[in-house]
Amino acid sequence: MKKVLVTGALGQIGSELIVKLRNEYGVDNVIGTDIRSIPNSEVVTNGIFENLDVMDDKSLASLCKKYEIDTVIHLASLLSAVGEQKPQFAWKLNMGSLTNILEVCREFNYKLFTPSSIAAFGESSPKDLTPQDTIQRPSTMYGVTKVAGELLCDYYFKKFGVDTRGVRFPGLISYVTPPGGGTTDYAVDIYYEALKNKKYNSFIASGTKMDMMYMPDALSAIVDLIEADGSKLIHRNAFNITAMNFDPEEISNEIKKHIPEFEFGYNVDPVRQSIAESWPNSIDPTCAVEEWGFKFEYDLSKMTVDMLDKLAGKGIGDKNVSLCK
Ligand code: VAH
Repeated sequence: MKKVLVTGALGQIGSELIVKLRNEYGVDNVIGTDIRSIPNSEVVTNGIFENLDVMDDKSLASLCKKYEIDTVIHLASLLSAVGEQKPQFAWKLNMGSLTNILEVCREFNYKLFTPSSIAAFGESSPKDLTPQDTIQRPSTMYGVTKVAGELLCDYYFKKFGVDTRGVRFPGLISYVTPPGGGTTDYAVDIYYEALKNKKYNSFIASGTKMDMMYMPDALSAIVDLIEADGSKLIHRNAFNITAMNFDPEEISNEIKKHIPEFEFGYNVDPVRQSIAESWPNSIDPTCAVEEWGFKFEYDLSKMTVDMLDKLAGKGIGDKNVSLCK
């Protein structure tokens, strides 16, 4: 039976992954950790939760031993936009925490999943259907930490036999926990604003295509890769995965099918726009499909229906809003 410790458990991915893992592996086999604590969060109240600063290697090792885990899912990280505001801290946190995690996995023979991102590519990477193996010279500190993290995880696999695995996540969209500090966050904000105010000005410019994925598909990908037969993996860190690809116009037009009065415009943020322009227009997930059966369920249309329904169900926006089906 798997026993998993998750870092960043109160973040955008972690807060939903914990619920899924508790269902998959049993409540007593999932240890959620975060530097923060949100007392009324179900992550904290519905299972095992511990405060943990991933920069404190001794506390990390002691928690791992206390719960006798065998797998770590390391999610704690600064994202792209915040990383550009605090680049030195982003390097220190993203790489310092990963080094601590890799060392504890090496010492106690734990399996490790930690995500990379499409941000691991840069201007000189092929922009369309970016291949699994290609040049990676990102121009953001977040991207630099993601490439360095991929290389470090592959090194620990080859040098010490640590079972490391990861995916390059596209932008992730969810209705549970608002995202924090990313460039793709516009694709989440737009749903909230469409319901609350029936209008939204995108901070990403017209025509800027990026790969995206609905959170349920991202969570399934994490579990599927962790459970995959390691002997069949040619790649390890990290697999290209994606579910859809759109620009701001396309997502706004999808929302208008349900909220016809939705007004969409632009108020471009030059910093996040320049980050977005340095990333691929689309990436090629073939290796993930062939090596561990990556699949997804939600496209833009199906995600939009679910996002609007779930957000309206949480009381976001006018109670009487009638969503056109
Ligand atoms: C970000 N949501 O915007 C993250 C992600 C591909 C984007 O890495 O920084």
